Parts: sequence; C-alpha cells; structure tokens
Amino acid sequence: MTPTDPPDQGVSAADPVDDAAATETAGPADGGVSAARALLGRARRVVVLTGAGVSAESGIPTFRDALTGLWERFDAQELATPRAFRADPALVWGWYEWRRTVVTRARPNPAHLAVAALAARTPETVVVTQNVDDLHERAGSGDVVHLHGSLFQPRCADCAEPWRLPGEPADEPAEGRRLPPPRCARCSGPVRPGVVWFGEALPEAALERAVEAAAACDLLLVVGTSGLVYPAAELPHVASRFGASVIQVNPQPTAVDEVADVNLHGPAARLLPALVGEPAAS
Ligand code: BJW
Ligand code: ZN
Repeated sequence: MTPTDPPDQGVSAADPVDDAAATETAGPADGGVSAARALLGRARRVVVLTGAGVSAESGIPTFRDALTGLWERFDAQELATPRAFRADPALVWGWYEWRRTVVTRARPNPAHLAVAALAARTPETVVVTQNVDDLHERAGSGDVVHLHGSLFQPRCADCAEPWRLPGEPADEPAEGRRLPPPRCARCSGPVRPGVVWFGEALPEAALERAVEAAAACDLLLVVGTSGLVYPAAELPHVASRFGASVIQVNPQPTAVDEVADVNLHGPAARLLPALVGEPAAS
C-alpha cells in the first residue's frame, strides 16, 4: 500500500482528461501570488480543500499541534480512534466537548471569509473541508462538504441514533475535564462525536462529491493541511491527474508540495484575501 494507493475508500479516478493544466510556477517577486491570481482568474470550476490550518488563526489548534491541559500526555492521533473511545469514553468525550467549546467561541478569520467570497464570485466552487468545525459556514459558505464529520452532530455509538446537543456547550475549564458521554435515548448506548476516526469510513456521499469535484475542476486550492491523511490527501493528486492546476497555501512544507503548481508559503488569513481580491488581468 502506498500513500497514493489507499486501501478501501481509495479515491479512484478513471482516465485523466487531456486538456493541459496551466503550469505556471511561483513568481519570485511576490512569492507566487500573482501567478496564483492569474490561474484563479481563469478558472471556472474551483475546488477549495481545507485543513486545520485554515482555522488556526481563529485560535483553533491544528490537529497535529501538541495537546495541552488534561490531554497533554496524549497524541491527537491516539485519541481520534474508536479504540480510545471504547477504552476511556469520558476522556475522549471530554476532549471533544472541550473542542466544541473552543470552536463555539471562535470566529471565522479572513481566510474563511475569502473562501466564501471566492465561492460567491465563481459559482462552480466546491468547498471541501477536513475540519469538524463550522467556521466556513459561519463565514458564509453555504454548501460545505465535510469529509471528517462535525463536532455538532453526535450520535449513538451503538445504534447511530442522532443525539441532540444542548445549545451551548457547558463552560469547559481551560485545562479540560473528563466527561462521561450522555446515553442514547433509544438504546442507552454511549453517545459519540459525529466525526470520522482513523480506520472508519468517510461519509460516502461527501467523499463521492469531493472526488467528482476534484476530477472535474480547473483549479484546486489546498489550504492549511499537512496532506497526510487519506483519502482526503489524494484529492490534489486526482485534480492534477485530470489536468487541473493545484495551488497550495501553507506556511510549512507539506506532502502536497510535490503536486502543487504554485506554493504560497505563509498564513492563510493573509494570503487568501490577497489571492481572492480583485482578479488579476489574464
Ligand atoms: C497553516 C496555518 C495557517 C498552520 N495558515 N496553514 C493510505 C495510505 C496510508 C494510510 C491510509 C491510506 N488510506 C487510509 C489510510 C489510513 C488512515 C490514514 O490516512 N492514515 C495516515 C495518518 C497514514 N485513514 C483513515 O483511517 C481514514 N479512513 C479510511 O481510510 O477508511 C477506510 C475504510 C473504508 C471502509 C470501511 C472502513 C474503513 C479516516 C481518516 C479520518 C481522519 N480523521 C481525523 C480526526 C477527525 C476528528 C477530529 O478532528 O478529532 O481528521 S485525523 C485528523 O487529520 C483530522 C483532520 O481532518 C485530518 C487532517 O489533518 P490536517 O487538517 O491536515 O491538520 P494537520 O494538523 O495535520 O496540519 C495542519 C496544517 O496547517 C499544517 O501543514 C500546518 O503547516 C498548516 N498551518 N497554521 C495555513 N495560519
Ligand atoms: Zn442508541
């Protein structure tokens, strides 16, 4: 198994179309922003694929940031598993309730707003996010494809009955706390977060829509993801194989670098507004 050959829910694409991608490289003068603006100005079908970095400047820790407080000695990758929830439901439910509090208090940043402005200007834009927050929606993006679920749609771990959250999360202490999950009203099973953990299948309709959009787009803009988690990480490769340009926005080198036509190195809240501003003359 290789990273571009995921096991089950592999992102598969048939034969790439042949209309050549624009392959401009980053211009040295402005770090590639004008090259990226030119590509974006020409694109009719755009996919924006976001990861945790797009919400970093709203104060939401990225997935691979070190955990703090009660969870300091854990790795997020260990907690985001069905095994961790089975072993210690109060630890895991407490972590997600703490994160729901952080997200509820956070506000969309200029990167989320720029994505919404791009979608308003280019109607055939599909916003695909790996994030479980709702900041794209709160910034005005109406139709967001959530590949990894949502903090706001818990369900029974045993019978999948949706669980209605009380409006506001409790005032969680800054260092977090253990919190036994509520019990399902139908079967008394433990309620779990409505997110996709490692080893679980992504929601089929969301993944299908994302793959189709990536295969059909002219341009895929990938923002703030390490590009390590599959099958989402396959989407820039699908777009590229089908002839689209790929623009990446990220302050750090990532696994996406190898497929990006233009790499914009910097924070999303600064670069996305610069990118989406008035379209460059083409
Ligand atoms: C900024 C910034 C700023 C900072 N501006 N940028 C192929 C190969 C190998 C393994 C696999 C494979 N296919 C599948 C697997 C297994 C596994 C996987 O990918 N493992 C890898 C780790 C190797 N995948 C799965 O298990 C998936 N399921 C699956 O494949 O199922 C098959 C199946 C089919 C049928 C039946 C049963 C099974 C499921 C993956 C689920 C991922 N879930 C998580 C948790 C969600 C809930 C939660 O949030 O708690 O999703 S994991 C975590 O990673 C989370 C994220 O959405 C995801 C991606 O992380 P992201 O967004 O990239 O964040 P970071 O932190 O990694 O990066 C942040 C980036 O931002 C960095 O680059 C920074 O530089 C940048 N940044 N500030 C812009 N201001
Ligand atoms: Zn139940």
